[in-house]
Amino acid sequence: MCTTCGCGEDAGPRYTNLTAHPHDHDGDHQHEHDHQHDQDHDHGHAHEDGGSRTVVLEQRVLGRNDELAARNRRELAARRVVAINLMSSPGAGKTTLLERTIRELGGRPPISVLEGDQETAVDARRIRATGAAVVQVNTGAGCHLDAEMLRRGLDELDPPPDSVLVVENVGNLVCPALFDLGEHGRVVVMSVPEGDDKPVKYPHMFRTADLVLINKVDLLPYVSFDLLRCEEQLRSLNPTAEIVSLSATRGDGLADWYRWLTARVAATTSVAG
Ligand SMILES: Nc1nc2c(ncn2[C@@H]2O[C@H](COP(=O)(O)OP(=O)(O)OP(=O)(O)O)[C@@H](O)[C@H]2O)c(=O)[nH]1
Ligand SMILES: [Mg+2]
Repeated sequence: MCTTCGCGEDAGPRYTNLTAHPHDHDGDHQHEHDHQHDQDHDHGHAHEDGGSRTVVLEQRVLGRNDELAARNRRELAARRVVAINLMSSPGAGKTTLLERTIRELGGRPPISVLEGDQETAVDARRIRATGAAVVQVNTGAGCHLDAEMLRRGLDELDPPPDSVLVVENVGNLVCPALFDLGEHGRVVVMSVPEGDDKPVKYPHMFRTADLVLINKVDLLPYVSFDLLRCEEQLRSLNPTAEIVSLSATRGDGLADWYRWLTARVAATTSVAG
């Protein structure tokens, strides 16, 4: 957990809803309003006392997060919404993949997006340009999204039944791995220019993944990246995760990603009844 990075020590997350609500009758009225979030973010950083208090606070934070995640899971099931947690290091291609996915799937299923970044609504604007509903959450100093943020995003987005909510987590291969959001699928994107050693260096993230996407394979001729070794290391860390190599810009592997997403939606909704 992020006991050394200062995560969460600012005033708390801010939400910007870029979605056109059904009650906005003038057609193109989009509202872009910020909400200061007043959650009690009990996020401990007590380094000075030898670490024991830090551990207790971390356990309390994660325990509370797990309770909220379980509540989110029930709420998502009641709404018949499938949530996918999309995680990667900064710049691996999450938003590029989402833009293309939303456009190519053309509303089948409908996709709404909760965008997480420390600052700006840059990614939310990119998603809005695709026509999808989107809420941006800015975490300030925070380096991950948590279950409370998903709950709040769900309220803001109010996605329709039988739709998908994709959560683009804050770019970070460390802390997002520890926070269950109540999602039905954890997708980790890594990309070729980052190097093939990322799974062994950041094993927690890759161990919790249901699907690993190796993006930017169009760059393989230009960088040193051993795809086979990377896949082997991924399999030894996490034998059950599926692995798909793709290029979000050139289009390689996208059909396999769409197949995984569609299957995950079908499996989740059939369990929910
Ligand atoms: N060559 C190549 N570039 C890509 C590919 N996918 C994304 N990019 C580029 O990588 C850069 C980062 O892409 P984003 O989609 O913004 O990455 P991100 O993971 O959303 O980044 P953060 O939200 O900042 O963490 C952009 O310049 C994209 O055009 C790909 O498949 N191939
Ligand atoms: Mg992004």
